[in-house]
Amino acid sequence: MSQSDFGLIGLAVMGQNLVLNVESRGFTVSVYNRTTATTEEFVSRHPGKRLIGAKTLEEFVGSLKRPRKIQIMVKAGGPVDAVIEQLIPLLDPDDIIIDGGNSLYTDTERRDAYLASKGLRFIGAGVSGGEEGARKGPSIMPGGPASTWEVMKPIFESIAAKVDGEPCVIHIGPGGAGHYVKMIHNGIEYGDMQLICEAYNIFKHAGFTTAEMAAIFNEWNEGDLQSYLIQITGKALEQKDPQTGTPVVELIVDKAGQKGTGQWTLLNAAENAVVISTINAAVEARILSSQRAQRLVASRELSGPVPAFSGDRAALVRKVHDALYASKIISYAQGLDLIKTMGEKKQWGLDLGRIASIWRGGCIIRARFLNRITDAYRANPGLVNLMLDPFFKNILNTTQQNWREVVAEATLQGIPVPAFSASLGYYDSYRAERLPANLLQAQRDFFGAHTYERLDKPEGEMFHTDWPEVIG
Ligand code: NBP
Repeated sequence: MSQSDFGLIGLAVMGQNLVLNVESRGFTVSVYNRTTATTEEFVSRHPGKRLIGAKTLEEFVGSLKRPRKIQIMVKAGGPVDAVIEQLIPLLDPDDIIIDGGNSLYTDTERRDAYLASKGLRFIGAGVSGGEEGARKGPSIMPGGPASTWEVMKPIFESIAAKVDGEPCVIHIGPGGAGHYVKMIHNGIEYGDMQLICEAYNIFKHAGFTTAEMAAIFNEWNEGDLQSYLIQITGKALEQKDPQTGTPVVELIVDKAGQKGTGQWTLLNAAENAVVISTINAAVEARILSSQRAQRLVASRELSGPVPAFSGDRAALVRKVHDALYASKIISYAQGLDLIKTMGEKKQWGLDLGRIASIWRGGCIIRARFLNRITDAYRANPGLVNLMLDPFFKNILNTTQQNWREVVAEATLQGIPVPAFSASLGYYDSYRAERLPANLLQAQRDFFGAHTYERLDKPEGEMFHTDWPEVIG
């Protein structure tokens, strides 16, 4: 008998928590997992809940009310295609498949067209917030036809996180727009995490204890930098290993993992000629960290200053705070620039202010300052770059002296600050009336006759110089 409002395939950590979330809002949910034992174990662990565990896909599909609403939460890539292929012969026209995994947006575009050709409806939805978000309320970024979104809206709005009574979900745009925005969200997350790690590294080299650093992050979480990532940083630094009493963070090997969304963001930025140097630095910092064996050799072979700090500790905390705040603004300015550029290219009709507003809750980058981003785009929907909004312009003005001092001091002391300095380099390049690209154009014209424009002639008029011949 068809009785479920919603079906979910893929009962790993995200799937299980999303099912419990949907069920808790009063919906009956059918579940299916490739490995049947997982389904049985999950359903038996939650007696009394409105759950229907299916052993086969036929049974699963048959248990759903029409039009069927089926969310796939399996590993991104081939498994999503495999599940879709198995579902197609079992579904009826207008049934809806939702891919809630971290799929590459181009895969989503391909699946959208393919399923439309089969008479089925498809939503590619980015879901952020990890395990806890999935259970208590994630930020959801759905892409697909507006009419399909309208069908899914009641369920999505009921399970999403709420901030000021507003659900952290909007219809992002058609096709792959939702998964695209989720990808950039993850890139921004990489940037935020790296910037926090650079602040921690400076404090560590300045001789702060782990407990002192925890206190700094806890305090920062009460101010402008309030965010989930700052909050968990404070908590992580407080955690002691029960066996040794050592802070757990200091026992963790300094090799960062990554699943790919940061690298996808970089590739997309390069394709669209958008500068995302802070996110770029964050991805590369993870790569360099993972080359630990090489670093251990190089730490003995390559020389540099030995960091030593003897200044005012409270002043250092204020300076690093400002460097982090300013760099974070740059990171968001770059990420939003990429979303804007791509949205215009694909004619997705993206609303940057509303996108920032659904990141205020549920997701990993949730932060107080996202309210300010929403305000900035509400005040000026055509804002060219976030840095030019009056509020952010003022923050960059007031923080930049400290920001410069942190980058300079860290550089002099040999402490790597790739994301702080990439952010500052972007700021200074973006605001430069004249860059040295005049010389670069001369070089290009010298070796390749690529021609150049002149300041004293109309734009678009091209010139070439007969440069002297160089021998050897
Ligand atoms: P995983 O990404 O670890 O995937 C495991 C699930 O995929 C299991 O249910 C597994 O079934 C199923 N599966 C695989 Br693998 N291959 C399959 C196939 N060929 N056919 C059918 N099912 C298959 O799970 P997750 O960590 O819950 O993440 C789910 C999605 O959500 C991913 O796209 C992930 O990137 C995304 N996401 C995860 C997080 C997070 O914090 N974990 C956050 C946000 C988004 P089995 O039990 O039979 O092996």
